[in-house]
Amino acid sequence: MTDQTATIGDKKISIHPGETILQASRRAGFDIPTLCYHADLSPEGGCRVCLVETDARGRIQAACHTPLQPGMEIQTSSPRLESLRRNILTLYVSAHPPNTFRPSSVGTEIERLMHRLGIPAYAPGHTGKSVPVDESHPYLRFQRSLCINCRRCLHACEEIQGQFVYGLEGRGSSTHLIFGPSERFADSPCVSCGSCVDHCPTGAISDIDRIGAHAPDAVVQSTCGYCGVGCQLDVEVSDSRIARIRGTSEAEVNHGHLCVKGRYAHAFHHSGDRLTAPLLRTGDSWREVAWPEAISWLSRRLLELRDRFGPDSLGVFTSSRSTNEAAYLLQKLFRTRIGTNNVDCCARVCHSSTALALQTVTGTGAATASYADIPLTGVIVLAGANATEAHPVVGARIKQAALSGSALIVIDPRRIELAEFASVHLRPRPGTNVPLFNAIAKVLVESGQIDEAYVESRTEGFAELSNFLGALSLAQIEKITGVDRKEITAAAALLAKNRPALFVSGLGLSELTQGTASVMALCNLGMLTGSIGKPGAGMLPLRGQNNVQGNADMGGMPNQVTGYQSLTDPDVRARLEQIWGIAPPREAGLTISEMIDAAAKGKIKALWMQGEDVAQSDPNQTHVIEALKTLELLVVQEMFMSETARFAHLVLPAAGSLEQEGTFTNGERRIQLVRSAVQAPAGARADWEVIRDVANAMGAQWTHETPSDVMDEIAWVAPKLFGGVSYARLKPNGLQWPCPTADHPGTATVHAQGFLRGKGKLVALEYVPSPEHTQDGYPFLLITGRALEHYNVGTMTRRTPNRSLLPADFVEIHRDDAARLNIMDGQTVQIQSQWGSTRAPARVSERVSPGTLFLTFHFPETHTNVLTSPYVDPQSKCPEYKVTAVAISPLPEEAA
Ligand SMILES: Nc1nc2c(c(=O)[nH]1)N[C@H]1C(S)=C(S)[C@@H](COP(=O)(O)OP(=O)(O)OC[C@H]3O[C@@H](n4cnc5c(=O)[nH]c(N)nc54)[C@H](O)[C@@H]3O)O[C@H]1N2
Ligand SMILES: Nc1nc2c(c(=O)[nH]1)N[C@H]1C(S)=C(S)[C@@H](COP(=O)(O)OP(=O)(O)OC[C@H]3O[C@@H](n4cnc5c(=O)[nH]c(N)nc54)[C@H](O)[C@@H]3O)O[C@H]1N2
Ligand SMILES: [Mo]
Repeated sequence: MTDQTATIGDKKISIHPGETILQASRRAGFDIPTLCYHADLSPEGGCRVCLVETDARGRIQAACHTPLQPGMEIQTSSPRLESLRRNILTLYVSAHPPNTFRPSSVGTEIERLMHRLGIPAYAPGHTGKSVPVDESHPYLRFQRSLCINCRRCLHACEEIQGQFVYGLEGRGSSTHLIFGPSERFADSPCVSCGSCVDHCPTGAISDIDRIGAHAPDAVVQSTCGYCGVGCQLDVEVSDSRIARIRGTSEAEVNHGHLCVKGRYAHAFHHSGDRLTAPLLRTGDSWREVAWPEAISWLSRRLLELRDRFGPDSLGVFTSSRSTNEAAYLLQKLFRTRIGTNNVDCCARVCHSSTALALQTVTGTGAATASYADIPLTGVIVLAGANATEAHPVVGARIKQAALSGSALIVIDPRRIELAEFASVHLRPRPGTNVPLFNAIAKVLVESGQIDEAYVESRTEGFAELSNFLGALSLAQIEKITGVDRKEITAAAALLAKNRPALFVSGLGLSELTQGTASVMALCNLGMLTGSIGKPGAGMLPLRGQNNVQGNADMGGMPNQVTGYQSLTDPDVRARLEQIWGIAPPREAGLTISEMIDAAAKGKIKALWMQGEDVAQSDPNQTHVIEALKTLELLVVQEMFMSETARFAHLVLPAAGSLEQEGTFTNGERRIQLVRSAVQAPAGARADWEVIRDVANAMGAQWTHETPSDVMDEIAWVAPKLFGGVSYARLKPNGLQWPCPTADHPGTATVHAQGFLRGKGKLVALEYVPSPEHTQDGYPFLLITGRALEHYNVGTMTRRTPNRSLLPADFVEIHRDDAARLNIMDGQTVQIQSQWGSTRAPARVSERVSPGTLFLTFHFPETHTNVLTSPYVDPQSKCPEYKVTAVAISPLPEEAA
């Protein structure tokens, strides 16, 4: 056998296949200087600073892109190499005006390199003229005078975000960086992820919010408070304010990557209109009260209403924006101090269908896979999820998987960004997932392309399903869904060829009257292809809010307590009695929409709403507002005077996510620490603490002093899922539940050893059209959903410079429809459903199909939800935000 070693300096090193000289040298402890190289990115090999000698004769090669070969004799440092490196760096530095870069041990990367190699600041002979700085973008600044054309920004943009913003133009000394065809940064296709900033070695591309800032006073690691991806943040704090946020590079979730919201949209924390004192309303006037008064008033009022009208006339919406500890304590307060199961959370209006379907089919209502499965899979099915806008860090990873050869099947009525990277894009009419997925299943079964061994050993219900599929007509499904059968067959063939598959799903499945059925039909595909319970495969719904997974886990649901435990199981009840002192009622309580309906009928008298702006976000808004007005008591825990807070009797000012301690649980069941980086404005308090105080004022004796104490109780209450979870174990990457014991490592892939319910359940699912599919006089189907720059009701993002990136809601309309109706791009249009009407500026494109529209819901002025119907999925009670029959017409300019 040939010798599989090389020498580096005085060390003999084994060869690792594919390793470069640079990587091997660093492994062996030799620090070769680099400039254009970055460990996250593919080597550029352009700057030559990393030159090394590779044989006894002193042959010179660039370490960053030369593989280490057996027998090489590497010298990483010698007088000759040092001199070469100094000359090269001097050339770079002297291409810029004197003092552009100054050697420094704490400066930018190029300045640190100058310091290390002994290059002076003044490099004579320069003839360049100064170039204006591009500050057109609200978050990113480009200083051409600092750019050394190292192309790291270009690699970061392509290889991390997949956005391809940058290019190099010109030759030789006139080579310069460009933003595609755009003159200014602000006009480029940049999505503001900030990766280029993190990888730029000179500060040519930098964060605007760092202008003039000195080194931060502290850097605190926490979890992002926006979506359910759960990115880890390094929050830089200066003068008690958030100075800058960067992604934590060691984090398993995001590997240092962030999106425009997580990285940049933090200014709302310091907004001048934060709530800073509890507010009591009498009639139209608000009075600030001190906390002790607010707490005793509220506890008295809750007990009074409970005694007068009975426990079930009260209800609570626990917040998916707040911590696990807050959600847990609030449901406990209602279940024990009031004695009602009228507890629900916005998971209801979001992924309740997904959770119910997964629970029915597999035994647990959560993702079976992890984000780490994305690069491992052969085929991704992205169904009803616009990942690059709603979960950008995951979306970017899906894009990278597609760019590096995974098959990608996109199922979305709209041509979302990821559709451009797909092998097949199926565009069903909104609300027709069930027949479409059935058709794919039919083709798989009838062409013998299923994973028979898996279906046989791990599932039940196959015979009924295949009989049912046998009777379906593809011609009819083509008609219902609008999808050509050739495309259906192509999708089935791709799945079969590349299985097991990763199924990434979103609200385009969940928020429909057939939401639960849509997700179950997708699970059928998951099982027929043998995908659930395997690494690199399975079901990965992209959960919405930062803690929507956790909120449901904590018991923010009317039919189950903490850890999805049954309200009637004697063992559970005995444990609750022991820990809580009292077990909750056995009967399930009401869901969000049921509580709203009951309020409108006068049956619910009091609601506590924690961080949920139902007056803007719940469907059929007119009805919701009427219901809120009838309440004897509405308590709102909020950072801002939201649309809902205006109707409250008591508003309790809340701390934001970077101002409190606790945990969030992301969409892959990962419980991660939330750390307070800055103090909440005086008067605003962390939700969990306020709930504890109210409970104690109502006669409880809750002794939790920290959120960590609360987590210890959660572990005790729900040992199967959380028994092994404690704060001490949550660093650095959290724990994925189930984690039953203190020595359990957590679970990345659920159902690997068989389904939690025993066998996976295959289900025959009939198509039931939405009532909105057949509304005369409303010829368009309206989809509502999200845009990258804003977050849900926009309370937070509207108070940041994201507002200049996207100043208003918009309605997307197909070019042909727009032409037919004389609607111009940007023109304000009237949109009318049988439930209400509103207006918004039109965005004319081919992203939507003819006959469909898409409208965002991020601005209260638009009140998008006056349009949406009261229809819900009969099983999950999830509203149908994704299908509303509407008419649309242009408004004359003077009316707009
Ligand atoms: N930027 C941003 N990110 C967010 C949020 C935000 O407001 N802004 N909100 C967070 C929350 S709470 C959530 S729940 C997630 C939601 O994340 P997503 O589920 O990705 O978001 P949506 O835009 O609501 O809908 C996803 C897609 O469903 C498609 N769709 C509509 N009807 C159908 C259908 O019948 N079938 C299929 N297959 N597709 C359909 C729509 O065209 C849309 O592209 O995002 C989270 N992240
Ligand atoms: N038309 C239409 N409507 C929709 C949807 C749709 O697709 N189309 N999607 C639905 C979905 S999926 C969801 S999840 C809902 C979301 O609807 P909401 O839950 O109402 O909206 P959010 O913007 O997520 O957050 C609500 C409030 O939480 C507050 N908040 C943030 N952090 C904290 C905290 O730590 N403590 C407290 N007390 N408050 C805090 C914010 O200030 C904000 O006002 O909207 C639903 N509505
Ligand atoms: Mo959501």
